[in-house]
Amino acid sequence: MPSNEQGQLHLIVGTNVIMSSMASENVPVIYIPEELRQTDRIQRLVKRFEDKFGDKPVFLVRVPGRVNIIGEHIDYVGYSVLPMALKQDIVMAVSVNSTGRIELTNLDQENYHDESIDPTGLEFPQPPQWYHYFQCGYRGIVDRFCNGQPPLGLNVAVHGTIPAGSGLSSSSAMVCAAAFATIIAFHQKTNMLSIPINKLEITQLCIKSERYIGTDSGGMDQAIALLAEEGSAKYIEFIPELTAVNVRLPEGVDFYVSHCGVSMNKAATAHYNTRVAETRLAAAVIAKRLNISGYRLGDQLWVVQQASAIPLSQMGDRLAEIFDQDKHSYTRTELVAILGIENDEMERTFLSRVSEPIHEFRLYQRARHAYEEAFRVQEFRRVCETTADINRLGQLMNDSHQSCRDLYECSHPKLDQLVTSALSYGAIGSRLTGAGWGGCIVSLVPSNKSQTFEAQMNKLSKFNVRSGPSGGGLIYKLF
Ligand code: ADP
Ligand code: NG1
Repeated sequence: MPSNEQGQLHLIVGTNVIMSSMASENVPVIYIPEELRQTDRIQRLVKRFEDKFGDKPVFLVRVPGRVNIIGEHIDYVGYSVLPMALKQDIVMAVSVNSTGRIELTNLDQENYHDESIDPTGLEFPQPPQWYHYFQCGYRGIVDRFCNGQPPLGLNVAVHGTIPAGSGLSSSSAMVCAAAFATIIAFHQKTNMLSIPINKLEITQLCIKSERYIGTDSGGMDQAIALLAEEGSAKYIEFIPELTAVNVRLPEGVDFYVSHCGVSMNKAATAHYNTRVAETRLAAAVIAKRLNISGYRLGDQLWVVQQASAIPLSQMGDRLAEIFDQDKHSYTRTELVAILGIENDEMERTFLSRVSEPIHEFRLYQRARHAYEEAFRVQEFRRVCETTADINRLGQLMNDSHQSCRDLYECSHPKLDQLVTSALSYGAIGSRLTGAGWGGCIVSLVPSNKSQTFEAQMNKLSKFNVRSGPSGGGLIYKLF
């Protein structure tokens, strides 16, 4: 198999498998299977590309959305999560152009207008537009691989089936697909055959580059989108390094993803970054109160738990004494005094990415959710790998939802209602999935109840799908 001394990948066109080498670590590139090429969706996408650009696309990239089974809002505090990739995805038909501009068109013309972008001065104003997510992936690749090269012009036609703003990670699918599109087109243009296309590296790059959009996200979405393997959920760890281990889900159950009817664009609101800031401040207070040496301002909750040597399972209970037990929330003035820092340090380290003032800091509640949720993820994985007791798994999911609702306050009345309905229609466990404040729930349903469950939930939810674990992002060569 062709690879250079560093184990990096070479692009070889003309054989059946175009790219291969250290297969599990590299981005797969294969000739498009005929049955996929013939689907109505791909035909429409290719036609759109041809009508718009007067040329044929050379590559097709596909990146899936994901459903997080358990482990909400803990990737950015350093703890592991347990998602699986969905069938729903973003596909892009791609070729390089000679205009030096990024030309984007979308099959969904109603929501996403065509865009022509000058790649020399990419900007990311608020609120984000759809093409800004493309720019994130593009910029990540160009900054990393194309040092000093003239700007790379691309023609791209996009189509997505992941409901947007719904906690299923359509944004990261866009960013990762854009990164793939850019790297592939760069190959095509330069004819260089030695750009490293290592999955882990691209994943890390996408995690960082999605932050251009303004959200301080943790990395779960890009990791599952690119590292997923068909048939398995993944236990994704971020510390000490990014790893994704297969978790086999129990037999005899189905996972359903159902939309509550309310959508939420993360990057256009302050909710998400407010939570990130609160968890960092919670870590600072814990470090102060426990006198943790080596703590650096801005460290994650994971860091202080590790340094405190308090087991994760006990951390939630210990918090009551660390945060003055009856204290519902803190003001900014109180926090500055507790931490012994200046106001501008507070601003710089914790609040600079939060677009609205925070009046009440509910640090105890946020930290309690994070530590207990992190423990639930470990439990969930352990049960999957040992007893496969589905009632216990359901209980963990239900506890997770309650915690998101009451402690993390990232639910929505429509999500709560849908969870209640799901449980009444036969789900053993049900919870919001993704960032929350709207979007989808995920429910664990015994297979013998699936038919009734599906029929009942169809009446309540416009997007209600049974979801088996799908594979991660890949690249198809079209011709
Ligand atoms: P999610 O939970 O789906 O990741 P976000 O609010 O973070 O939600 O991101 C959703 C945004 O991603 C949309 O507002 C849009 O800008 C972009 N997006 C999602 N799907 C598509 C698509 N099919 N085509 C173009 N842009 C899309
Ligand atoms: P959504 O909004 O569901 O794509 C977001 C974050 C994740 C994670 C979850 C909450 C992005 C790209 N993703 O996911 O990293 O923190 O919220 O668990 O912001």
